Amino acid sequence: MVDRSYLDWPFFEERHRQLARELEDWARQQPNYQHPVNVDDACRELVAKLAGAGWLNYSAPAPRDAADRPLDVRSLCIIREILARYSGLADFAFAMQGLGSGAISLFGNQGQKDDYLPAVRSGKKIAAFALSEPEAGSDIAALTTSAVFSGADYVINGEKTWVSNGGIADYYTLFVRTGEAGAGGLSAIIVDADRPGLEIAERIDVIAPHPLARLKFNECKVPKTKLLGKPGEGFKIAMATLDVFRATVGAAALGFARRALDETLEHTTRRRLFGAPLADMQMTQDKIADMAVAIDASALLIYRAAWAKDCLAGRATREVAMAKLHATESAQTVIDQAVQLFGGRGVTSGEKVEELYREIRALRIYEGASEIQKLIIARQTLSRSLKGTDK
Ligand code: COS
Repeated sequence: MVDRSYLDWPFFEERHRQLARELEDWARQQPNYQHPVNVDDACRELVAKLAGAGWLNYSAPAPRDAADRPLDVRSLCIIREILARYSGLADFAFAMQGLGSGAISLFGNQGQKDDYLPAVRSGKKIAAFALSEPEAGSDIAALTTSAVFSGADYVINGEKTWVSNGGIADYYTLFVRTGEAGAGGLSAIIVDADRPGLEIAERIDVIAPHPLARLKFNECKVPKTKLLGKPGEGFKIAMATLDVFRATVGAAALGFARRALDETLEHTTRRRLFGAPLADMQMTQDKIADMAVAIDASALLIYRAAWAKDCLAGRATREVAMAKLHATESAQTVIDQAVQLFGGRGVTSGEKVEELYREIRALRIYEGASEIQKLIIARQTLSRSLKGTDK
């Protein structure tokens, strides 16, 4: 029985509770997609299934009216948490449709929204977000892929790497340099995957398999109508998009951690050691207590950040960074404790906790490594103290 009592916290509305119930029922019936024969095909299938069931309406929503916020972060977090609890690949497929279209939802003009968002919602287009470069992962202001305006087109040259959905995406939200050095010289542009001059240079294999690639751009021409916002707004577009999706990375980590605790409770109450269930041993209870506290603390930070993003004015950058940092770091510890309590089974291929152990690792790195989240939190905390405000 899944404990959903945290959905009674004041961060949520009835629509969130209903979403959680409906998604839980759906997710429970889906296959796990652990070790798929072909990860690209599995992702395509998952995107189609998520679209068919209506869950992608949350990653690229159609606003109900002009006052509607483009993305409801609490819904995105609930969905990632529940999907991750059942299948890392399902969570990945959902998350990338959102991250790859988020900048269009937040900053696109009506034509761009019409061209891409309905296709992302219906699963007809697979989306990707291409920010990192071989020499610029954390220091985004140093990226060098260039887009030079010529005639009616931008001409793009350079390289992107660690691009999730690279190789299967129908388009990339790409961050390029159009102006001076530093953060102020960046722009965001939509590049369709079939543009001449865009090449998948290399597919990258990782410990929790999902589509990932290095892209090369060689004199790749993209019409100027594909520019998101204004030239020079790229850094802010990237950061504002990450302010939404970093909280959801924390939510996915929370889903993995909850599953690790579920598995641990099941295992330690059945497994007998020295004539008694493993769960009766105080050292086991010590770990279970630590896991339970870590999970509740993550949930509080994540849903506080999501609520702040949805309901308060301003950026919520600090709350989001705290949520991602704590949830991903503590999920790693929770899962490690689960593996320890499983003993030899814990490191056996095919065991759920072994899968979780591989799944969690990248979340402490992508969309801003833990060290970057600490920088953000420290800067924000210092600037608040200098301004003499606690708000
Ligand atoms: N929302 C909107 N604007 C933001 C913002 C945010 N969350 N964060 C920063 N900005 C703005 C700043 O206000 C500043 O604007 P002004 O020049 O008008 O004041 C500008 O962007 C530059 O900000 P800052 O000086 O803080 O940038 P830095 O180069 O020092 O970089 C970090 C800040 C390190 C936090 C940033 O580069 C970062 O998040 N890096 C990690 C990137 C990442 O996630 N990589 C993984 C790739 S995605 S898988």
